[in-house]
Amino acid sequence: MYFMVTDRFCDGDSANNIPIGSDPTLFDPKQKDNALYQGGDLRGVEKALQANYFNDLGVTALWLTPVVKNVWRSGYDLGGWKSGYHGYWTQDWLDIDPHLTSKTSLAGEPYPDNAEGRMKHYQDLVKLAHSKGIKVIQDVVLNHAGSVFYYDDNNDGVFNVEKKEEWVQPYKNDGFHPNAKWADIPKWNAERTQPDGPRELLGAKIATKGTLSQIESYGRKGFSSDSLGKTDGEEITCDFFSLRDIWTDPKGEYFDALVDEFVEIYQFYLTTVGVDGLRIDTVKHVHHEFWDAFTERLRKRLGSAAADKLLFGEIYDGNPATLGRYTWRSDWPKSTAPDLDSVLDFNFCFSAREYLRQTGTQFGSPAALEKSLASRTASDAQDRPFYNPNLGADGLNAQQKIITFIENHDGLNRFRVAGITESRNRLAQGLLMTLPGIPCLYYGTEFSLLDAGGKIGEDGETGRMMFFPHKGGPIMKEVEKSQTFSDISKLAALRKKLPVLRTGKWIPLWVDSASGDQDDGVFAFARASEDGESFVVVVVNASDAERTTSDGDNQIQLPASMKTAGKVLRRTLTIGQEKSLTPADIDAAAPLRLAVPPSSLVIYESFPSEK
Ligand SMILES: [Ca+2]
Ligand SMILES: [Ca+2]
Ligand SMILES: [Ca+2]
Repeated sequence: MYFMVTDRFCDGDSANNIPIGSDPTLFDPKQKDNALYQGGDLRGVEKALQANYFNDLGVTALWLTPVVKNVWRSGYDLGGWKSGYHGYWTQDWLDIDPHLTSKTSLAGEPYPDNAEGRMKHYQDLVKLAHSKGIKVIQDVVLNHAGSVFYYDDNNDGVFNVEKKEEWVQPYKNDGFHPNAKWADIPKWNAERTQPDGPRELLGAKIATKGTLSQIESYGRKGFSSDSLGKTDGEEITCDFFSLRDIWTDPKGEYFDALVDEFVEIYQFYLTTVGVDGLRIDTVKHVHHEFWDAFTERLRKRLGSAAADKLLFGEIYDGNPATLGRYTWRSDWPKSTAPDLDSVLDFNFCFSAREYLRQTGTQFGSPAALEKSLASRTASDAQDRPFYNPNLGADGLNAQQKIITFIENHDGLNRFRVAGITESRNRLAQGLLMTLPGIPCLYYGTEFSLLDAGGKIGEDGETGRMMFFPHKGGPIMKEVEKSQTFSDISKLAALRKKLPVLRTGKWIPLWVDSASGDQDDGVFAFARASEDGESFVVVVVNASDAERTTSDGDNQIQLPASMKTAGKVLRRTLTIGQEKSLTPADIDAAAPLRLAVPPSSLVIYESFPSEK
């Protein structure tokens, strides 16, 4: 999977950078100001698709930041004044943001200048991706809308945008703030949420009832600075900074209507537009019962098509028990059916960073990473596996479909910040592409794009920079020739060729030098088929010295579950230094002393020995 902040990928059409009637100061033509629109759009993605950029990299799915029409400016979010370039501030769930769409199709056919035309453009992008064998994941927010209403703190009937109190009110324990009023600032598209009734788009009738356009569908409880970090329920019912919380309480008067409204909206995107899955934002800030009802009714509505649609969520938490909870329905053990198909594995991200993301040539212990992978199949105190092992409609379970990543925009910097070398970034991508899960790349990492403003230990949003700027940046052809792009494409090709790299069992082999308490930076593991007949061994050396997976007599012996008799291991791919340090064929049944060059990852593939 390849994830991009669409506004920051490629500006394929400069005509949409300042939509008609919008505040022109929200666009930065220099493409530098992180708080403003920088021009990236659907046409930029289409041009990359057309040039086979993603195919060359080996990507089989794209995840784009939310494409729906947003509130374009907010006065109070993390860090103050900002634009809605990222797409997470919905104003209309059934319109595509005009910053993203073009007046004509890639072939030059005019689109109608309205919601129908914008939706048609989005559908055309999805069709183009499909024609290239690439799926499209739609990023969706059901927890909140943008700043579509304000709290009239001074009760003058006017949205006093300079007053913080009109954007954010303190959290109210009992009831709702009574002074919420729809905003009406057209140049920021800060207006009553839509749809307010049924819509007809792309020939489909969408029977929305306008529930999202009623102020009673929102919580209006305000936000306090500690709201989001709480676990007492306040994190579920508060606003998300100045973003307006949707009232997802199962006891709420509009619960069923809200669930049905979202089912109606997303069945349209999943069937008529044809997207292949949903990445669901801010999952832990929504009542769990809401996800039960939404996933159940949506799958029912989709019928047999549901088997091909992936629903995965963002739960910003490093605890596998917290992450995996959302792959179960909230009424476990009564029901063991899957809830969300899968989640983004923050635990993996944090532990991979602990191992490989240290200043200079330093490295951390891979032990946390090994523990993280073991946690995939572990259980909680009530004996429930963290991740639901029951098969979804596609015949795969949550453990197999977990989305692994080492970087994205979720309040994280890029993996490669100042002090992190390009070769370390390539090593991290190598790990991502060889460990279990669905690996998700962050746009720009295929060029080891440097997040110069990011610091280790100080996560933020500095990594959301323009990848293909108008001036002074890389161009796609140049990126395709880079070492990182080449490495990732080779890894992707090997994953495609070897099923064990996608669905094989993970078997830990080596994390530490047994001689001392100092880790030597080596991490080794195997991926093996169920029957043990085919397997690969992967060895990572994060240090800047040559290492082996042995310490005196202590060497790796592959477990009996792997059928090693009559097999040899042969080096099949190296990320890092190509220098071969081991003999061409290694007896897989013998104790393994695998040498690995400095700052490198080596993949050994099993073959029958030629007698
Ligand atoms: Ca543009
Ligand atoms: Ca006011
Ligand atoms: Ca909420």
